[in-house]
Amino acid sequence: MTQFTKFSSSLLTSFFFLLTAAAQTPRRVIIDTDPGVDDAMAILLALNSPELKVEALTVVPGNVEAWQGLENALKIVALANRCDLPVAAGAQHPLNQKLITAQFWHGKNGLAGVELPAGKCKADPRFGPDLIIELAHKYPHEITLIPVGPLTNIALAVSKDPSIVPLVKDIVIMGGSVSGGNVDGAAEANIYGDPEAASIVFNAGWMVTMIGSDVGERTLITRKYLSDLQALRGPESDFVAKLADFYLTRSENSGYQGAAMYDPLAVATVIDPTLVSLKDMHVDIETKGEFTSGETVANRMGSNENNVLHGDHYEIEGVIELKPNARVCLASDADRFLKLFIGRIKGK
Ligand SMILES: [Ca+2]
Repeated sequence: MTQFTKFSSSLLTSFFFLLTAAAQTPRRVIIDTDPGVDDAMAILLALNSPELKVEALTVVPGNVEAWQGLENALKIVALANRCDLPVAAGAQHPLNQKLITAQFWHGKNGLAGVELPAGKCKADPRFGPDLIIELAHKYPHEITLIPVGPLTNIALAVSKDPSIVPLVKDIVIMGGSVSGGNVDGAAEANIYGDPEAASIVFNAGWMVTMIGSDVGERTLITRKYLSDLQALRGPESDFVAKLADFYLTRSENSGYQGAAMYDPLAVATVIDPTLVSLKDMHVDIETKGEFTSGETVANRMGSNENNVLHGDHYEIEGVIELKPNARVCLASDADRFLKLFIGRIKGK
């Protein structure tokens, strides 16, 4: 072996060592959540995935009121034997409107009516948005935020300390849609629940990865996957199976073939980005529309027409380029995602 090949082979070894180390270093994430049936599934997916290191859960009102969400989050981490994980309360209501809760879809306690044992884990005393700020500074360029509820807490954090924006490695939200809503014809529930907060977050200066309801609705847990889950018993697996059964029944009664895995898909995107396809777009949040409040208005062309006044009328003079602020999810590999999800939960 020549000196040169020895040198290049040792370089190659170091390179692969670095690659392996990078692959093994889990990503630090904060899940901002309004638990919620699919939130519970998303949290347990994250806690059972070696690719992620969950640094904190912050709780936001949405599917349920803030107090109920906090209680649910604490019970979920207790079930996973993770009382070491900080769970912090956050905002108590949306920025500029009344809270809209969703017990219709999530059951009276937000967790399909399943009563998990209480009292084992205690809430962190810090305010959720402050904890987000603290962790963004403690681990610069390492934290990925995964908000899976209304964006109130994230909006409060970036408004109080905009310096976290370049310090956050990534923000992957469950919210929005580029092809119709799940609340009404236009809006998805998390954005509809606090459009002003969403507007602050989408305009903060980072690239928001947007995992929307339209893709969640093509990423369905079905009876077949539920029986896979039921085949291997365990406390977390049994809990998720009960949630999925309730959620599936609700969805089937509303005419769907399965239940939309909204929040777990956002977590899975951080575990394995190849599960989704993304397109850079400029997204504005409608905060005032008569029929479209809470819509994520996505510009697929990357530009607006430039209308210039000529006497008594306007004339189009080319286009004005728009800077993308979002990586919009357009599709998912649903089958591969569901295999990942079931594989991580079953028997646990
Ligand atoms: Ca949620």
